[in-house]
Amino acid sequence: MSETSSRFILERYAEFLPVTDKTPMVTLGECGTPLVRSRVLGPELGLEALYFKLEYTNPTGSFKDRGMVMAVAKAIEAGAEALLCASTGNTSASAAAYAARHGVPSYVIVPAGRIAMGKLAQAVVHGAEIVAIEGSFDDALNIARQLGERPGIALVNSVNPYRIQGQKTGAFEIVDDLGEAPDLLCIPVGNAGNITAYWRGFNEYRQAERSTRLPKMWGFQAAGAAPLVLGHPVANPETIATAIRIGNPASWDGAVNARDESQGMIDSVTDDEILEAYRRIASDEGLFCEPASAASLAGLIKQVAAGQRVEGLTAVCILTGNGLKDPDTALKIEAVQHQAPADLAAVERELGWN
Ligand code: AN7
Repeated sequence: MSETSSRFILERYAEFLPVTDKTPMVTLGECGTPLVRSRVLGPELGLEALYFKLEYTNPTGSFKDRGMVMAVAKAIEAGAEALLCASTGNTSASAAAYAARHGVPSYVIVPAGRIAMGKLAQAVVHGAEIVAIEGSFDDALNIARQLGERPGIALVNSVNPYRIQGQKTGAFEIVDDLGEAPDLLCIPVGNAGNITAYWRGFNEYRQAERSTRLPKMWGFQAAGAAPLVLGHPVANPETIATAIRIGNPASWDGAVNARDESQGMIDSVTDDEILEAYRRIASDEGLFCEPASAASLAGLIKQVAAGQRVEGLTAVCILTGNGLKDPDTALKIEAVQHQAPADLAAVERELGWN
């Protein structure tokens, strides 16, 4: 296998994916994301090992590229002329990039004022046609599902089964890197496609005898947008983690199934817990993810504090999106900042180094 093919899931995992000789083999260099061992937080929590899977190193800065490369290839294979999605931001960034790569137009529907600046910038620069609606992501997805009925239009939200197929490869890579499935897989949950996909991936890999066991799936929603925890849809979801500000997840059954079959859990974390985890991942580990991604660690911290026994266990937290997408949240953290004239002595004085 060549170096480049390791960053192209349709080649690397072709035997597990619906790739045919008619599937356009177009890539932006997705997958092969690093699994980085925690320096501070793993030992602090008493885990045998804690790893972060840096899904934010995918080409558009989120895990969505794994599913999108597959969904878009299959859409083009089937003759689609344009791509369409609803999004809290990352799906639209990814869809817009793959549309550009394939040379087809893209249309994205987003909740007005509720998508992080970097993600909007991506949709803009890749030339997507953007409709900001006065409503939630759930409203946007409702509309997109209906528009997706039109001939020639491919809906590339995770209701498209090829998205789940592509995203399951994240689980394959974890097993490839660790040589076995971890004990715990901690993952943020919004529309619930990713937890569904990871569970499928771990199962398929065990079936193929690439691993001998399955992890417990620990999914975490934001407290103001936690329909799976409450057991009913949330009409007005609210959270600082706009990526997972979703009140009625499309893959509801997949998430519940992953939770129950793995004897895992889906719990909620408050915005304060998310922001604290977000800050610690950055300041203690040198990793910059977006707030929604930090829900994975926030949930793990919460569970350990509540008495869950994790001694001797290996856990993986999925860091789903890049911190640079949402600089507004980062800049709310208090930083030590000084102003000084362009003068050595003045800078030394400011720093207290003289
Ligand atoms: C960084 O882009 O739903 O549970 O429209 O961007 O599979 O939905 C994004 C979701 C976690 C939740 N982390 O994953 C969208 C969108 C980040 C995300 C999730 C999202 P799912």
